[in-house]
Amino acid sequence: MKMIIAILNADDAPIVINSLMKNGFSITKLATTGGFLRTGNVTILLGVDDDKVEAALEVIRANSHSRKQMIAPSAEPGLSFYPTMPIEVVVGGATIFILPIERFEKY
Ligand code: 2BA
Repeated sequence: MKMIIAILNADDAPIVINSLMKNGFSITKLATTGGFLRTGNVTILLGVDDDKVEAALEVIRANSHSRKQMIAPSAEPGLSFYPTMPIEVVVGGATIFILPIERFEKY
C-alpha cells in the first residue's frame, strides 16, 4: 500500500477530488497554504493499494493543469517576498509525494 500526498491548486481541487471519488478512491482533504505564495491550496491524502497508484495518478494528472499567473507588486505582508514588478509564477498542476505504508488498520 502507498500513501499519495498531492498538493493541488485550490481551483483544481474540486474536480480532482470529484474524479477520484467517482473512480472509487477514498480521500482526505486538508486546507493548506503554500509557503511561497502564502495563498490557500489543497492537500489530499489517498491511501491506495500498490496496483491502483498509477490509476490514481492518472486521474490527478488529467484534472490538474499548470498555467502561468501574474503576481502583482505588493508591499503587503502575505506573500513570502515583496515583488516590485509583476512577476510570472507557474500555478496549478500537482505536487505529489508517494510514501510506502508499513501498516494500515481501521477500527
Ligand atoms: P507555493 O509555495 O505557494 O508555490 C506556488 C508556486 O510558486 C509553485 O508551484 C512554483 O511555481 C512557484 N514558486 C515556488 N517557489 C518559488 C520561488 N522560490 N521562485 C519562483 N517561483 C516559485 P508548485 O511548484 O507547483 O508548488 C505548488 C505548491 O506545492 C506550493 O505552493 C507548496 O505548497 C507545495 N510544494 C511544492 N513543492 C513542495 C515541496 N518540495 N515540499 C512541500 N511542499 C511543496
